[in-house]
Amino acid sequence: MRERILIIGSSGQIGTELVMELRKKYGNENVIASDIRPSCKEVMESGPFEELDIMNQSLLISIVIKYKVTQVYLLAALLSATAEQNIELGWKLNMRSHSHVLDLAKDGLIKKIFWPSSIAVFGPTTPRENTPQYTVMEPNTVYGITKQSGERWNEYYFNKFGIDVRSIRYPGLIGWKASPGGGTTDYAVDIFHQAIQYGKYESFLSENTGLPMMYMPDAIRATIELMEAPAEQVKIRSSYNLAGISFTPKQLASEIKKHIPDFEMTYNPDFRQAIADSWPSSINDNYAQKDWGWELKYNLEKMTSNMMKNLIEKYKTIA
Ligand code: NAD
Ligand code: AKB
Repeated sequence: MRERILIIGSSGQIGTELVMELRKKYGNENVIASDIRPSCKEVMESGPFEELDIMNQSLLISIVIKYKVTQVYLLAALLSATAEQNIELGWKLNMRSHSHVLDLAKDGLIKKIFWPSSIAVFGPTTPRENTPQYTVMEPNTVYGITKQSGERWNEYYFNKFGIDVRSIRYPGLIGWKASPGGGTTDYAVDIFHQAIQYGKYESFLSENTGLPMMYMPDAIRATIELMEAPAEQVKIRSSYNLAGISFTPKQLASEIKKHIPDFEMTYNPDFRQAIADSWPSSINDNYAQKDWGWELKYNLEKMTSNMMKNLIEKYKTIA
C-alpha cells in the first residue's frame, strides 16, 4: 500500500527537516506539510502544503480524506518555556491536538501515528543521572505534564483500540536549518548563531547545567527508524528514552572555542533554569537499542564541527 504522510506543525524546528527527509524517501507528493504558518521555501516548493490549525478537527479530517493519508506525524505543540508562560494554551494545544490525531486512527481513517514526547516527562524526583526508561515521573511543568499525559494516552489507545502509535522522548534538539521554538534547551542552538555572528553569548542557563541533547540528523534518523520498525519490535508504546549527548553550557562553550578561540561566554540564568534543574542530565536508552537497534552517530565534537561548518556557510550566503 502506498504511504501518504501528513506532518502537522511542519514549519517548526523538527518539521522543517523531517518533511524533506520523508519526501526523499516516500516521494514529494506523498508527504503533505501543514501548519498555521507557511513552512520554509524548500518545503513549500517541493510538495503539498495545507494551512491547518490542529484544533480544527473537521478541517483535519477533510485533509486526511482529501489526500488519503495513512500516517500522521504530530509536531504542533507549545514547548517548555513558552507553555510555562501560557499554561492554558499549552495544555489545550498539546492535549487536544493529540486526541484529534488518536481519534483519526480509532475511527479507521489512518494507520500509524508518530507523537513526540520529551525528557520533560521526568521531574525533580526522577534520578538525574543515566535516567532509566521506567522510573519515578513527576513532571512539574505544564509542558512535562502534557507529555506525561500524552504517553499514558498513547499506551491506552494502543492497548484498548490497537492503535499503532510510536513515540520518542527527544532530548534537546540541535540543528542549523531552522530556529528552535521556545524550549529550555534552545540555548544550545542560539549559542552557535551568536558565536559566529558576534563572538560571544550570554547563556540563560548556568555553566554547570548538564542536559541531554541530540543533533538533528540523529533525531530525524531515529524518528524514521522507529516508524519503519516492524510493529512487533516496538514493545514500548508510551515513549522510548533516547540518550543523545549530555553536556553543560560550559562544555559546549569550550568545544566552540576550538573553532572560535576568542569566543566569550557569560551566564545570566532566568526562569528556564528551574525547568532545566527539574530534568535529567543523562538518559539510559538501552530499550531503544535492544528493541529497534538504535545507535547514535554524533558526539559533542562531531556535532559542533558540523554545526559550525553549515552555519558559517549559511551566513556567507546570506551576506
Ligand atoms: P516548534 O515550536 O519548532 O514547531 C511547532 C510548530 O507547530 C510550529 O511551526 C507552529 O507554527 C506549529 N503550530 C503551533 N500551533 C499550531 C496549531 N494550532 N496547528 C498547527 N500547527 C501549529 O517545535 P519543534 O521543536 O519542531 O517540536 C515538535 C514536537 O517535538 C513538539 O511536540 C515538541 O514538544 C517535541 N520535542 C521537541 C524537542 C526539541 O528540542 N525541538 C525536544 C523534545 C520534544
Ligand atoms: C524544550 O526545551 O522544551 C524542548 C524539550 C527538551 O522538550 N527542547
